[in-house]
Amino acid sequence: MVFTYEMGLGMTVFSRVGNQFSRADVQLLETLLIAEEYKPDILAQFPLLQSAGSRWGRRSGGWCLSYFGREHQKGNKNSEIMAGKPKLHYTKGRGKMESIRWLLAAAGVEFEEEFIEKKEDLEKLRNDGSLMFQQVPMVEIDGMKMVQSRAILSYIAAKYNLYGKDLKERAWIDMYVEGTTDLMGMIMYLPFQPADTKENNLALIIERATTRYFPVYEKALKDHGHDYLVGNKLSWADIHLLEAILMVEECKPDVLSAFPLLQAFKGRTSNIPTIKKFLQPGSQRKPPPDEKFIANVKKIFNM
Ligand SMILES: N[C@@H](CCC(=O)N[C@@H](CS)C(=O)NCC(=O)O)C(=O)O
Repeated sequence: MVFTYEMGLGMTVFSRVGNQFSRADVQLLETLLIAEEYKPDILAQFPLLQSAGSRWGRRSGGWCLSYFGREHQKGNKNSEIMAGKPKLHYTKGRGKMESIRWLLAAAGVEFEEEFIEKKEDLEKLRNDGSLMFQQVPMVEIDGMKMVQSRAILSYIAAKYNLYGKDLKERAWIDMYVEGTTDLMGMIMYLPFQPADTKENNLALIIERATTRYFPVYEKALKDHGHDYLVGNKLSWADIHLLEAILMVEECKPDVLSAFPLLQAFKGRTSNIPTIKKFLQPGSQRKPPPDEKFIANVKKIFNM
């Protein structure tokens, strides 16, 4: 992983992150210092990362992280103009890609999918240098090979005007989205947990949904009396919440019984034409994982 950042600093083209000090740099420095606390010589093979700290002061010497590569950089001008459909690389299941599928579908954006069906498919992407951190989801969009689900989602939300009108709306959307992400994360990892803990974990999910998460969204809708969570307009937060509601209902169909505004919200948002289409059979929405699928995922990712 450290290698990835070393490569970023070695690049001479900085148009993506900009040759300017950013949050990515602050977080990288913090990570390097923590790693050094565990292993003081961890940067021995990474000269650019070693000198990055001193460059920080100047805020100009290429303190930049970019993985889009020179070839991609060259292609950028054209790819912005000729941008085709985004191409999603992941397994044929929900996992960390499903929210990306939801967001694109809700935004009315058509997308293609290339499925990772076996270990070799993942290895190929890694060997091609397509995966910044050797992980998927990866989405080819606007000439970039984007990884990190959160970064991909923010990009899509901003691009398709689903990310609020100002910084404060964006902050609210981020908070709501992080809440639903935490809730959906609990459900996502359920099939990977030992059989004897599943029942307890399922009970915990329902408890968290009904006492920690859903009350927040119910109250938000009640307090401002609008149809949507933020800014009286459909945003990423709403799309994410609907996805989470449907996931929790798969665990417990009457989970919304004490949440009348969320019930109405579900009805309203499910009827937005793009979302309605995505909810119909035959769409690119993926079903909950079955045992066979989980076994294959474990093989692909060495779990
Ligand atoms: N923070 C990353 C995590 C991605 C992740 O954990 N991906 C898994 C598949 S869902 C993976 O590629 N695992 C292989 C590995 O970590 O080597 C994100 O949100 O995209």
